[in-house]
Amino acid sequence: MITVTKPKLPNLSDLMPMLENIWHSGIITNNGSYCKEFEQRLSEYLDTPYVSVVSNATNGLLIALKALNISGDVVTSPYSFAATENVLRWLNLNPIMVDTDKLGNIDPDKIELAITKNTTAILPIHVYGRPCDTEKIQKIANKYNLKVIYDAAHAFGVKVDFGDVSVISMHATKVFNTCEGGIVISKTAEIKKKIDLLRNFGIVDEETVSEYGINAKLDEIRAAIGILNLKTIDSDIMERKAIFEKYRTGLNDVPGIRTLDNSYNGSYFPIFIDEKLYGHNRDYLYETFKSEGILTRKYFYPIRYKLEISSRLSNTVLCLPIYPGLEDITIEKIINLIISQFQTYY
Ligand code: T4K
Repeated sequence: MITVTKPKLPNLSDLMPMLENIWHSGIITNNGSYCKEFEQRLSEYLDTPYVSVVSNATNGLLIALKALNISGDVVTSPYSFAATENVLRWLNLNPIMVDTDKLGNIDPDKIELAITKNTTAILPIHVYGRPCDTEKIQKIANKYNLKVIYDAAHAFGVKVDFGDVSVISMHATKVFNTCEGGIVISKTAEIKKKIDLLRNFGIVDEETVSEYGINAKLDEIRAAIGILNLKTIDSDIMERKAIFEKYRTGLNDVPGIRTLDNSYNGSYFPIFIDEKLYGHNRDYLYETFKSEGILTRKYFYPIRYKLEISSRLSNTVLCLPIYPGLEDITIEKIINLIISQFQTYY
């Protein structure tokens, strides 16, 4: 069975001594030494000073919105994983949905029209690791005095402006993983301080709880996995980008198949299928792959809001397998299958 992704795991022989250290120290969570080291290394790798690791990106988004005191309306877009809207709902915030551009990111030209007197923030998503137009978004935020929180779940390693806060996912299915995990990047030391308090119940010391925080901590074992995975991340991303290019070259001339024009961090390889030109729809191709033992994914389908462009993307998208170690023979089989289905129709 070929799946849409496969988690990168470090060599067990490298992990074992770190696990032994954790076992001997007895400190397995609550901001232990691997967690601190991991944050430091991420800060260097991502070239940004205020980094906090958390249990997952969903919790990261929750505490980011809390840390920035977001209330009322939040402008965002519907083409995303359920987590993006869910965090707003959990905090009783009101999502104002704006349609996307033709590859799934919020259309910055539609944001201003959606702003109300209750709007306090914009929550854009770097879909498939493709950066939003951060410059335009920041200009709008400045004009209306709004905070910008990026759902950067897919965007590990992508050079981009981080807004007030950016939240990256380190879930097993992501470019860079710690099994479960998230990274919160804060614009200032003050925001980071609040994020760090909120991820640990708001506890300042043994006798002081200053915020209504939650538990969003990353444990030592996952921090150790992160430290090791960070050592190979550059070559992992290179390998993903190479796979991306093989797909793109192979599918370039297939009528009705549209791809991204840049691999960014190689996190996903979505194709958008124009049924009229290709001859079959997305679900047909999904089932055809499945019958061949290839499990593609419809990221992002379904979506709850019926806006024109994002709905069209959602109904036509299929993400193909992409991960380090995916063999050429499999890539060729996937490409040939897409081509042959076109030929069977015409
Ligand atoms: N914002 C956005 C834009 C997001 O895409 C996400 C998460 C979030 C926020 C929230 O981030 P986290 O809170 O999760 O850190 C997956 C992931 O669970 C989810 O993290 C991700 N987005 C979403 C796009 O994809 P599923 O339901 O598709 O996962 P699942 O378990 O079906 O896995 C897909 C394939 O990956 C499987 O067929 C096999 C392979 N796999 C998966 C896992 C978990 C493995 O080989 N090993 C594994 O351990 O949601």
